[in-house]
Amino acid sequence: MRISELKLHPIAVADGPLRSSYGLHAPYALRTIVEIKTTDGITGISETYGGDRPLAAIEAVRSRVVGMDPFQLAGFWQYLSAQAEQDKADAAGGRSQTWLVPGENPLDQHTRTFAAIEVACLDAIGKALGRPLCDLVGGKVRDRVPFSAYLFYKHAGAGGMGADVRKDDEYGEIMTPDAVVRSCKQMIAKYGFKEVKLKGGVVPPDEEIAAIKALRVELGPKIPLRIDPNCAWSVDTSVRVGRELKAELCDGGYLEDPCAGMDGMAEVRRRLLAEGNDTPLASNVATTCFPHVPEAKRTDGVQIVLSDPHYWGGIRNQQKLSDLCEVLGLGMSMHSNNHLGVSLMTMAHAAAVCPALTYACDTHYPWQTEIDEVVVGGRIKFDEGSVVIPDKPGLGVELDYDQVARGRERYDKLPYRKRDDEAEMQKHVDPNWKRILPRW
Ligand code: GKR
Ligand code: MG
Repeated sequence: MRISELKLHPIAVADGPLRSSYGLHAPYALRTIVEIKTTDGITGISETYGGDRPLAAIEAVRSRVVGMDPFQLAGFWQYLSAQAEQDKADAAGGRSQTWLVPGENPLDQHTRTFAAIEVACLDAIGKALGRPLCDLVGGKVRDRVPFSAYLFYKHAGAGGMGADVRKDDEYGEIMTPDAVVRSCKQMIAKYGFKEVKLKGGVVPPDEEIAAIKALRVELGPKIPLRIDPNCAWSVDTSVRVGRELKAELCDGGYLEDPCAGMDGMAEVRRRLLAEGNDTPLASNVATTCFPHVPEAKRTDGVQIVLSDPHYWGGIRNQQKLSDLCEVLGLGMSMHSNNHLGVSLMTMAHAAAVCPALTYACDTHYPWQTEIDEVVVGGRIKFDEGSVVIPDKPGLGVELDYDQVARGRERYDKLPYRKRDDEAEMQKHVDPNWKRILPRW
């Protein structure tokens, strides 16, 4: 079996005005659907970051991919790893991951590209063999993958532009603790999630503390809570929030990227431990690649590593991360960005094959809608907050080509080709807004 064709489908997916310390989400999130065809007439698919850079990075390996045997992934990894030096050179002098949105860091360009191709190859192999993707890498350690209710502060509205502008979504404006609780109850009622994450770093810390406390009162101690301000707080503020939310976060939850950098995280950890507060710190900013993991252990700056097959380098690297976390005694969870069903199934298979991944994975899926889904049959269903690993070949989903064309049409009309939450904030909320770290 050889890869005879590589197709890239850039698409735009309507997204509501969600807030984070990065700023404001644009009316459309950008994604790329990757499709390979094999000489045996099989199609393999994956979903990855959108916009010009990710597209160009995959285009750059087209001649290596077309003609490749999809089973020969280690050689492709070796080939792409040789580009790591170039990635480092591209990153030199630029802003660190603290400042970049996920999917943008030049340092992990090659791992993102590898993941996009690896997942499509594994999907094709699974379809050729008639086996689910997870079976190709050792099989699943769980049949159902739990996801968390990922709450955001947001303005009223639901994304889309021009004739495609969407009416307000079911969540409306979410800027107060009461609205956070309301949106959480709505999301739990609809999807059955059993863990909750609040994207923080948006309103002053005391308001976010109040929101977490209100969630605990509403949901009780059986629902673990996590908050992620994406580095918006100083070390002092992080320690204060950790102290005030000890009861709420310690119990199966975590404090995610409260401040910037491994050293800052390590200081927060030391100071909380000195107070007898063992709230784990999680990260998808201080730990984004393998060399960061031993560093996380050595400094004790991160106790829970947030994996993500999209930028950690696909399914098999996700498994390597699980092994490493097990060896080092670290916890493992999963990060997300806006995505559709192909990514959701990738995340589900990736989580199903990682024994160390014991927390419910993040997902932005509830913020997207049926109208934009590109998989046949529409939105993937959650069962009591989990995605059940299907007994179907590969990822278990097929592309709906009309929907892909629809996403492409919207993409072609867009004036932007990269995510810029700061610019969106300035356009729609405050012309003087700047991302300041730490803000509080
Ligand atoms: O969607 O605004 C967002 C999130 O802030 C996202 O970009 C983060 O990467 O979900 C992510 C996180 O956990 O940091
Ligand atoms: Mg995070």
